[in-house]
Amino acid sequence: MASAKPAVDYSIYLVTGRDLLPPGKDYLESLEESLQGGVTVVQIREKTADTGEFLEIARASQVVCRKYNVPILINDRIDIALAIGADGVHIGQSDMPFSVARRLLPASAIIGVTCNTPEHVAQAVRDGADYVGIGPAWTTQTKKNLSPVVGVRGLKELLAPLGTSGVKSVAIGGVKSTNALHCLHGAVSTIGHTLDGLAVVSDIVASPQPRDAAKRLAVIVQAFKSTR
Ligand code: TZP
Ligand code: MG
Repeated sequence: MASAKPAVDYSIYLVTGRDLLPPGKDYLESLEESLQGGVTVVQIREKTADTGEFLEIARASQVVCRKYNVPILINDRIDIALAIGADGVHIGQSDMPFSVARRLLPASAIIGVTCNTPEHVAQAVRDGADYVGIGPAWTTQTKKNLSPVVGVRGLKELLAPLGTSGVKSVAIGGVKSTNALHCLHGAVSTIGHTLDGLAVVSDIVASPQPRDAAKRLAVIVQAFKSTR
């Protein structure tokens, strides 16, 4: 792992989903194109790969991400993150407990947590998470066993426990360029706290032109941020 915590731009947070690639589209080619379009952070999410395959995919993805100076996070698997020297991990509510992940990983590692309730967010803040992935904003076919959809109003409620903690946030679940602005404008907490970015799988990965798909999202997030 790198020695200092990398400054992460959460604006366009790509979560990988190889099974959603259009027929004939190469995974690494799609990843690279999405980085060219403006993806700012990548989470490698592999739900069906065995350990060896996950490791290979993570390594190959890291080579591409490094080319664009974009941090790479590993979903669920602390061992894979350690093995490749990833920038960090993303853990869900039923994965490795935060305190254990923190102890296993170097101090420089980013740790993000999936949060579906304000209680989850409050706990992530107490734990010292770097960021929270909040949602699901909308329904999606991409994730099995999806938690109840919170909607944009729910995102706003999930932002509240962040207070002035400085913990960053991204919305996830059905986020697309068509609803991104609504998502960003709708999810503003009562103290004026906004999302730091949008996490997407299918809007980028399922696109035959991931560069354009990422660019569309990047333009929206940048425009929103420039008004705050
Ligand atoms: N966690 C909550 S929803 C989701 C994950 C990993 C999948 C989001 O995928 P999509 O295709 O952007 O709706
Ligand atoms: Mg998980």
